[in-house]
Amino acid sequence: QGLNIAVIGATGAVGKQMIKTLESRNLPIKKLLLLSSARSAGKKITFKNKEYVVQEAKPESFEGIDIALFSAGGSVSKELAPAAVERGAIVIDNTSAFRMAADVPLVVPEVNEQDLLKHNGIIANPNCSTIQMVAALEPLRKAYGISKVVVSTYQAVSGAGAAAIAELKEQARDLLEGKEIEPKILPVGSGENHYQIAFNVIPQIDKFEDNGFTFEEMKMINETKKIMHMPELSVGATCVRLPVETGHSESVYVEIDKDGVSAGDIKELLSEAPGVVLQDDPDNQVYPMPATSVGRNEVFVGRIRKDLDESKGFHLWIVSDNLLKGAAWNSVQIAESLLKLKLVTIK
Ligand code: 11C
Repeated sequence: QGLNIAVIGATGAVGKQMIKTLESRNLPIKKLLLLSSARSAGKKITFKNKEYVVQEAKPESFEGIDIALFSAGGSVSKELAPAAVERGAIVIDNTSAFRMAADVPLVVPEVNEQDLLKHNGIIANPNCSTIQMVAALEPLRKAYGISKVVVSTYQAVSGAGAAAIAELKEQARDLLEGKEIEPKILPVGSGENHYQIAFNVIPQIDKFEDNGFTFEEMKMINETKKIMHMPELSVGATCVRLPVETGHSESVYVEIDKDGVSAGDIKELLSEAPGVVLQDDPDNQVYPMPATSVGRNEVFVGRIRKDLDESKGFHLWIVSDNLLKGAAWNSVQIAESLLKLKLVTIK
């Protein structure tokens, strides 16, 4: 007895974390199917001491699958997610392909788990930088209401995939050895220009839109409003890539609706919030950092300060493992929520 689960994109940076996350949780799994592009098919992956051969993802692959975890890029999701749904699977899609579709719930379980009740086969997992921010902001919205969010991100290269991780390491090594480098991946693989990421900072994640914001920034803006059910929320974002392997950081300014709230009140609220760990002790230099957050499922919050001019304004520093809460763990958590809400049945 158990669920038949497929992982699509099993050999990618997120896919590997999905498999590890499934291994560490108690979802009852009857059959695990590891799928990829034709290029990666044939690779071997061990899951719970058993070796699995990765197979090429095709529409027929989804016969008998209960839950399909997609993380192989938007074009693969667009092509194969409907085929999976037609065959009775519930798709949890980690790409941006369906996130803004009106009939697709965009879910962070700590924030809007109940949106799963309205799914039509496809459930979208939000962008990593959005997930960690809304997980930390939701307790403030619930307690006080929020009206404005301004975020600057400090994002790790693993958000851009395994090739970007390799590029950072290779560049760092080459530069330290005094060698020439030839950037090929970042900021955008398919873009015209590529820039040094080792010992540098790139203020571009994904392509530019006509309004001057990047697609990553627009994801943070639009997804936040959708997940929090607040189309009227004012959100501004600047997304920046750093030479960090894993763990996105964010400096967030938020305005709440209530007067008379102190930084201490916010700290108390966040210390009890689901999925959030408060790391805020400036006297002892305690605050979240990517290096101490990597490998963890939670969202870490610290550096909480009240703005010096705006009585309803607060500053927060939010860090999380972009491959876990930002991707693999949030997806598996959605699968666990489906089970909890009896939206999937164990046969
Ligand atoms: C990055 N946030 O760090 C992106 C990666 O829409 O799921 C996640 C892309 C997405 O580059």
